[in-house]
Amino acid sequence: MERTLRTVDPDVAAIFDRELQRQQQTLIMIPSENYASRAVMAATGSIMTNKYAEGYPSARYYHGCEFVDDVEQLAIARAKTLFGADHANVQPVSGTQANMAVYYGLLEHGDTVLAMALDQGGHLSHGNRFNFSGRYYHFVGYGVDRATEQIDYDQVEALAREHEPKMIVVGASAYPRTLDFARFRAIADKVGAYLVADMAHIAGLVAAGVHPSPVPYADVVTSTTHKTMRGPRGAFILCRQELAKTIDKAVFPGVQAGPLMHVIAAKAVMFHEAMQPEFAAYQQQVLANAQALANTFKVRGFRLVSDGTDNHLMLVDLRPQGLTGREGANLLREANIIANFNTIPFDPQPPTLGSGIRPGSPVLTSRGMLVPEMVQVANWIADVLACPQNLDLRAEVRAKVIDLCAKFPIYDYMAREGEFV
Ligand code: DSN
Repeated sequence: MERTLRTVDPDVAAIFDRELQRQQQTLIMIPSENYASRAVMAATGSIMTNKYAEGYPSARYYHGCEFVDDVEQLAIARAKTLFGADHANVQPVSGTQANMAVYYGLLEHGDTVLAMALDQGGHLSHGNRFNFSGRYYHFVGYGVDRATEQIDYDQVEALAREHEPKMIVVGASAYPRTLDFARFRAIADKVGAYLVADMAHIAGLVAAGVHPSPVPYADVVTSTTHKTMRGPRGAFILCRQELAKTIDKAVFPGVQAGPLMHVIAAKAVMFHEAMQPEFAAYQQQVLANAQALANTFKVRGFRLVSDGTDNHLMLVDLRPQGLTGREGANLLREANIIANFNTIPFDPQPPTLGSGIRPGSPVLTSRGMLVPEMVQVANWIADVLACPQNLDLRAEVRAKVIDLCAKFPIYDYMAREGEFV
């Protein structure tokens, strides 16, 4: 009998079947997820998983690395070309690990860093007190203006002058507006700080030229690979040539040992895909679809943080509806719409509840959905959230969602042929 996953381990295969069905039959609105291509998944599940390769191409601590060297060099070259960067490190296994390496390389224990506070839209690894970053470095948080709900650049500058940070981090997990990297550079220069851009959420938009690039402004840029980049789960770092050795040493041996060569191979595939014209067209559609979602929410009377979006996500404040974010996301889940609850700036609720949801367009756009589908989906969301008591309505929407999903199949040929397992 052929030794496939299904024959070797039917229990795991059956779980995969259920996950494929979940991904097929739900509308995934989480802005940090996506569908990786079959080529990316093939690389992730490849023979490259078998090789230990501590070190860097041509400077490894193991023999037998000639072909993993080739694939890592290809990934590095493509990353540099795609983003116009001097240097790329493609080994970080996650965005947080990439940030950890940058802090480890450029800071001393206790140094001051200015970054967007988590409760204003930042990320856990930007100094949250429960994260290593908040424990080992002295992070000062900046945020958004109460009225505009957009980054208060004057506050950033005032905080920089007051605290004289060694590093300023620009980047967010829940910020729907364009980031002004030039302004951050100017502020960093005034206080002699490194500027680090974490573009994890927007990297695909940056690669396609539909969001300004941080590369000309930042000393170091970190990113994940699985959000708008649509690659495998992982991360990479870009930096100026003069910091290349410091960053490489900080990744290995600083904070990581053996790199995941199969994931690095998949990152090479992802960078290649991101250089194709279809990728730019996809990112343009991500933006158009986000606009359509946001506009429909507004027509239906929802309040959006900062009154809209410039990128792939938006924050919908559910306080006027009398719901917490968690309650809203729970109602939507019953209708097969998967959204994540999120705090909004100055949120009275703790992060475990949040006052908002954070819908995004990347996943639905990867399915081929366009503006008319976004208008439909936003209207379904509005209907469900307007009637929390109406179980029947949620069942009706759920049936319509499953219908819509059937018209935009994911990995359909694989599902037919059982290729996943
Ligand atoms: N969990 C990611 C997000 O959803 O934005 C950030 O790490």
